[in-house]
Amino acid sequence: MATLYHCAGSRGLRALWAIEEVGAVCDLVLLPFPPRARAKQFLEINPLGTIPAFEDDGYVMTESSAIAHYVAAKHGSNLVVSPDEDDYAAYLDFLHHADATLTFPQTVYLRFAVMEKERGLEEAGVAYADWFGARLTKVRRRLADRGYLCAGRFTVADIAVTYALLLAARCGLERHLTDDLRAFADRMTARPAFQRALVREKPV
Ligand SMILES: N[C@@H](CCC(=O)N[C@@H](CS)C(=O)NCC(=O)O)C(=O)O
Repeated sequence: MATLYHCAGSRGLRALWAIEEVGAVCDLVLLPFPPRARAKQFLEINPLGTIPAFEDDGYVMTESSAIAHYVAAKHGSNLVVSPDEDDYAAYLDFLHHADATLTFPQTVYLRFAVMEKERGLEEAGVAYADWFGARLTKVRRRLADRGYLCAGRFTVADIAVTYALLLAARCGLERHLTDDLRAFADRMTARPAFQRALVREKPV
C-alpha cells in the first residue's frame, strides 16, 4: 500500500487533498515539523528531510504537486487534464506555476524575514514577499472569467494553486490576497474532500 509522510499544514496537504478527492487508500504517517530535526528517522525515507514524501511501488516521490497529480492519474480521475483536452497546456502550466512561481518567493520570505532574521537578510525576504504579490497577477487574470483554472472543472491545478494561497494567508502575506483570490480559495477549501483532509492531518 502507498504511504504518505506529512506534517499538518505543510505542502503535503496537496497530496492528502487529492487522496481524499479520489478516495485513494493510503497509509498516512503524520510527523512533527520539521522532521529534519524532530523525526530524524524520516531522513532514511527522504534524505532532504522535506515534507511530503509519498512511497508507492518502490519509489519515493518528494514533490507535492507531482504526488497529487500522480494519485489522481492512477485513479483515472478527471482531476487530471489529459493531453487530448484543450486545456492540457494550461493544466501543466498552473500545476508548476504553483511552486516554481508562487511558493518559491514565499519560501524565501519565510526563511529570511520570519525564521532566520538573525542572518541580516530580512530586507531580501520582504522584497521577495512583494514579488510574490506581483506574481499573483497570472492567477487573477485566469480566474477573471472562469470558476476553475482549467478545463471548466476542478483539477489538481486548483489544488496546487489553492495551497499557495493558503500558505500566503498562514505565513503573514494575506495582504497580497485580493478579494477575488480569497473567494476562489474559500470555494476550493469548502469542498468536502479538503475538509476531510484537514481532519486527517491533525497535529501530532
Ligand atoms: N518542492 C517541495 C517542497 C517541500 C518543502 O519545502 N516542504 C517544507 C514544508 S511545506 C519543508 O519540508 N520544510 C522543512 C525543511 O525544509 O526542513 C514540495 O512541494 O513538495
